[in-house]
Amino acid sequence: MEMSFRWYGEDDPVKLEYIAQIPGMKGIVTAIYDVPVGETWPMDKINALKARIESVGLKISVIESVPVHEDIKLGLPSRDKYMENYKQTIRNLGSAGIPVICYNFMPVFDWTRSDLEFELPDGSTTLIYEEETVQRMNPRLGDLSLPGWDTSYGEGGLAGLLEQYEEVDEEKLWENLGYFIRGIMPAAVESEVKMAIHPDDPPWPIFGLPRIITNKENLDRFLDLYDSPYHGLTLCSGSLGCDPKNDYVEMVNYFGGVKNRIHFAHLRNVKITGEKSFWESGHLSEWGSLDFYEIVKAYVDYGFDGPFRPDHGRMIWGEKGRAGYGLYDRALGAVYINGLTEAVKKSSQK
Ligand code: DNO
Repeated sequence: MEMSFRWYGEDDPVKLEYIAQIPGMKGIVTAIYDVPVGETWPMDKINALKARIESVGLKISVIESVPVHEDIKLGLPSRDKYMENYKQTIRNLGSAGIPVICYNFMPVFDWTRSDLEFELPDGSTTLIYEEETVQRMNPRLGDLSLPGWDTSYGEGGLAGLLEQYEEVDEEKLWENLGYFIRGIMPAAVESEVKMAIHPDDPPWPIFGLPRIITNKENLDRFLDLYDSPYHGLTLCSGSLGCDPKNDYVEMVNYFGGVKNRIHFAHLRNVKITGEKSFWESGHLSEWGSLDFYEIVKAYVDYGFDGPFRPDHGRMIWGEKGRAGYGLYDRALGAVYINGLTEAVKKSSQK
């Protein structure tokens, strides 16, 4: 398992130099943030980013994300042009030696929470999702905006975009996803870049928009869209794990051990607090609904050698920063996973 850490570039309050000091750190997960969605990422920006990361002794483990233009998800005629650009971005990243690209296919909104600063009893704050609150939110009124969302909604603005999605149900979204995958995968294969789709977060429809990358059956259906080892998954424990019907450990065994299609892992814990409701609890098993020992064991046992990152942390010790992406709690997650990994490896050698 290759330990990596998400870094949002020079504007990130977490310094790259500090990330390099975390025990066991090998790589960085990042992106180019100033190229508009749908345009090709230029070589000079890719090379500059790579050189900056190598200057602290790390490498780029994964690009997360190359965002998919809404016209592709909507299946509009203009999608072909955006897909050509996407393919060229894959080729450019491949020629710079980037091994993995993470992306998602969630209509309009990326990961969604009802509160980004929910205070836990110990005074730390965390991200939570409560279905009741989300039901009352109306994104059309500008009720919420989350870091990481692409808010360049195009000509008709958000309301116009949501209206366009009225024509897109789950099956239509599958069709559009299939068209995208069949279009881009040859470029990924030829560039030797592994494509790793991120599950929908949370894994159920929100604001009346369809979500399809949500459970084992659908992940399997997704893999069937294209027959290549480069076509794979970002297996995110927090996204899949907030639906109690999803057995994350079983998914690691199946999508990793049996199918060998896990190209990237996101590891965080969630505490399920009710129907479609959860807190991001910090990584420790006893704090959440997921058993981190069993998760790490499943990865180690099947010999996962790809990148993973300790995902989202709480805000602790007075830190201020990007919701979910402070330094301290994610670094605690990193050392916890280091400890579990060493223990699992050594006990299985006996
Ligand atoms: C949230 C992240 C997501 C993820 C994208 C991948 O913290 O896990 O924003 O990066 O969905 O495309």
